[in-house]
Amino acid sequence: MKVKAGASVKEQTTVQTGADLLVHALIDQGVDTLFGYPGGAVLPIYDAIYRAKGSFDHILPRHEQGAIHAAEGYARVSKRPGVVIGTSGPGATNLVTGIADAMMDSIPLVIFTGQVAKGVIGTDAFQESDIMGITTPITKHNYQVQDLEELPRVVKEAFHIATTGRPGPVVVDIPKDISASIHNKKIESDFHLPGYQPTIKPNPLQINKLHEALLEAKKPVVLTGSGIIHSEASSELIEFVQNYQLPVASTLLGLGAYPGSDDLFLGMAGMHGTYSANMALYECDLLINIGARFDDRLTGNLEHFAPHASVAHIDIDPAEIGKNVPTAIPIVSDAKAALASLNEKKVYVLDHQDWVAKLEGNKKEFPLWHDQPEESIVPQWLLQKVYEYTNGEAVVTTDVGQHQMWAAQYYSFDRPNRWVTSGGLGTMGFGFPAAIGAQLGDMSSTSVAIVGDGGFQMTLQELSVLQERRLPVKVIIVNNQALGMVRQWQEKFYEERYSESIIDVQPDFVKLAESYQIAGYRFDSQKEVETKLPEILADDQPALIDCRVLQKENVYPMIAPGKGLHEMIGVKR
Ligand SMILES: Cc1ncc(C[n+]2csc(CCOP(=O)(O)OP(=O)(O)O)c2C)c(N)n1
Ligand SMILES: [Mg+2]
Repeated sequence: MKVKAGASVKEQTTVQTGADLLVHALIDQGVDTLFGYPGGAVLPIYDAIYRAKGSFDHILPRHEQGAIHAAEGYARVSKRPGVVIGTSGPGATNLVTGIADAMMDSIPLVIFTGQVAKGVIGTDAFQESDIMGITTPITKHNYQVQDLEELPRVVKEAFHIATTGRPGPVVVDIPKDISASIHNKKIESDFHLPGYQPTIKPNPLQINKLHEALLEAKKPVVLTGSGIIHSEASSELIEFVQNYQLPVASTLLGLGAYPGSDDLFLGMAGMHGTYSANMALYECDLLINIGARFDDRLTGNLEHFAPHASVAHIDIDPAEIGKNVPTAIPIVSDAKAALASLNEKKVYVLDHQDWVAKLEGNKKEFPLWHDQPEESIVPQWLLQKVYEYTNGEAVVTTDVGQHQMWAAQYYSFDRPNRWVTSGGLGTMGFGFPAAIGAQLGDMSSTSVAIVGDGGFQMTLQELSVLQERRLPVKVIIVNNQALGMVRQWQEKFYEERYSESIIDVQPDFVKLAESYQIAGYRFDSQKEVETKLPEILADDQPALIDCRVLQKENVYPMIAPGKGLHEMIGVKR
């Protein structure tokens, strides 16, 4: 349903059902885009959406997983919560992967699921599933509405909880009898959540401690996580880093928080991080983690993680501090508020010039590298070209696998909210629908989905949305005819036993695109990339590009499982 803004719900509404109450509540929240799929238990909600024509845009994916990843992409780019609707039973369970994904990466989503009528809950009614039980461990909070009168308050609370503190997904399960019931009185929506009061401002004593530690440090380093992006703290971060001339390493999800092209930026750290970023974390004496959660793909073997450092950790979620890494200076705070407090302190010149010079030297001496045969498309080179042709300005989304790591390594982000990837859960099939949502979240930029030939086949049905909406999303399949990351691990750690990781039977992706009335291209050579890709990327129409790349390429550097940050393989001078 494509609708124009403007018409008022009140004018069009004759019956007032629980579903109308929900729709009013969404309008009150300023929701402009819904990602959803109808079904029996949400028919009253879809009827209310029909009555509210003109109030929001409803995107109909072709699978609920597409809806929720699109909502994630929308939320990451627009900074507004993604709103999802699914029916009970299979509709709700199809959302589960996306809910878990959003939970791991702290993406604010509000997900409305239909439920069977209250009177039959627990009877194995048609399309009944216990979505409360299923989503309890993968949501920030979940509700099952028990009474019509609760609905407006619950919706308000759900948006509040999803978007404040550490963001995350909130599920609101609505039994069909509640959304269908008629009401005619004014219902209160005020809420009071005394048990939920996230700590936003840092303790000034802890800020003093960090400031003092900084002045004594000889080898300080800043680790930037996505908490900086969520709290929109990039300008405070840049001021802090520049004041003290601090080297910066980033997590996968933190890319873009600090400008990737700045000299002080060492690159992504972790399993496929740069030599200079990883060695900075290994050798530092003060590690300032801002909004990262010390995930195992970042730290490698904890025994060798920052072994000489005193650790300061700024995080809005107290549960993250000290969870994986002993922390000398815990600071529970919003990243923006903590950085603003630090920036109020007197700035001193640190005694760390040798350290900064060494790290910048590492960056030059041990850069990312790849082979460059004459004709064939090398995936790393392809990503560099995509960066070049888009001037580093595209919104880049990815699937999970080798192409994701190459995108993280070779597409440099100078601003936040341009990089949308599935970090914590590592969800194949995320990249393409996320690009659709990201495009809708920022129509002024082009979204480029960098996807694997494996992952794309998990959610390619969403080509229908591109067909319908003509969104200028570009899908670049980094086609190595393999589950490349699996193949790489089998090559390195399973003596080249390629068990079920080579995909030599594939659809004709060009014809597939064309069957959705989308321009399809297949590139086999560097020349084709160079002559055709710039134009395709600049066009305002959707396109799918099947890039045949070398199958045997691996992602380097790499920290093998169980190894420490200093034990990278595939480092070259
Ligand atoms: C839903 C899901 N299933 C399985 C995996 C395990 N896995 C991680 S990477 C990968 C290979 C991905 O292949 P492809 O999409 O072609 O990307 P490539 O690594 O080749 O770039 C697999 C199977 C996963 N991350 N997600
Ligand atoms: Mg592949």
